[in-house]
Amino acid sequence: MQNIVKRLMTLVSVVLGLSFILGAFPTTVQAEDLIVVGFSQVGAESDWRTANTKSMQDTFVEANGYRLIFDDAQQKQENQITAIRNFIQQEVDYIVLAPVTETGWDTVLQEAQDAAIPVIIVDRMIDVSDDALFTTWVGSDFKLEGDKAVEWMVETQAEELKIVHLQGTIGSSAQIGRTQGLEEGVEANQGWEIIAQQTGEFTQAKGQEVMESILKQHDDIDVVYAENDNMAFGAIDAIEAAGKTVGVDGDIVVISFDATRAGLDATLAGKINYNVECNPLHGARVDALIQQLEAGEEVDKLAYVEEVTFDATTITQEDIDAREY
Ligand code: GYE
Repeated sequence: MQNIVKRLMTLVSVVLGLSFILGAFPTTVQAEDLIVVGFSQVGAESDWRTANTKSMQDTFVEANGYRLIFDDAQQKQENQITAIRNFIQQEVDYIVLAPVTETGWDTVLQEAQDAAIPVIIVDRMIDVSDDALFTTWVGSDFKLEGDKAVEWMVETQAEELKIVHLQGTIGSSAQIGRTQGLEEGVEANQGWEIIAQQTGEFTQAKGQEVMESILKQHDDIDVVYAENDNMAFGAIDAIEAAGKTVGVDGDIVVISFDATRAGLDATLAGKINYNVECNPLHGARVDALIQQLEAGEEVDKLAYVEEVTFDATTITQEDIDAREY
């Protein structure tokens, strides 16, 4: 009896073993051909970020020859550092990093370099002691975005302006560039004054909360300069709840960045006066860079994305419909 049981068990394990080998073999061969990308994403703080995540997830799929390991850091640098260490341990082929802030990357990127894993930075920039710690960067010129908004204010607004400045995540390139643009504008224009300057961390909830408290202290606001669409939405809600109006013909002019679909809808509706595009579709761009690197080609160290602007007085529904995100 015992013998039969033993034999049966051996048979079962042989069958199981065989089916495992047969089943695993083809996928193993395939998996080896895939380029493994570890992507450390900032978080899910805004519509821009959602569009960016989608662009990356749509691109790095098996059908395009990739396996994506995606990590959402919930706006915390320490989570990004942990994610990168995990990617190194898993021996990914490429590390793609959308950094929450510019500084603090030297140590972990040195670890990636020691493991000979190329690092591609997307969206925001990093500030490292040695630029050899990353292979290439693709993203926006955030200072230029700020300059565009300032130029529009000079051309369309009064010479005396009381400005509320809602900043993004402090220390992120998007905040640094857009803030620098505005601050230079204020220096150059005698009649402009920033009467409140606070971070809304790029989220709608924080944007609203911050705006509510600013409205309690100031009743002479001319312009809200919100460093992204979601904070602009929050600010608009707060302003309207306080019984004031926004946008074209409103009490308070709203300037925003990103020009996401919802942002452009609000621009067409005349609630956001001016929206500066920040393009999140980095998936195809990073894919192209990886293909160049795979082919042994040189890639540019920095690649800036071209971006446009939208004015509430000229934007059309066709402009919105023609957009990819
Ligand atoms: O403007 C904002 C997002 O880094 C460009 O991050 C990105 C910014 C974008 O949360 O909406």
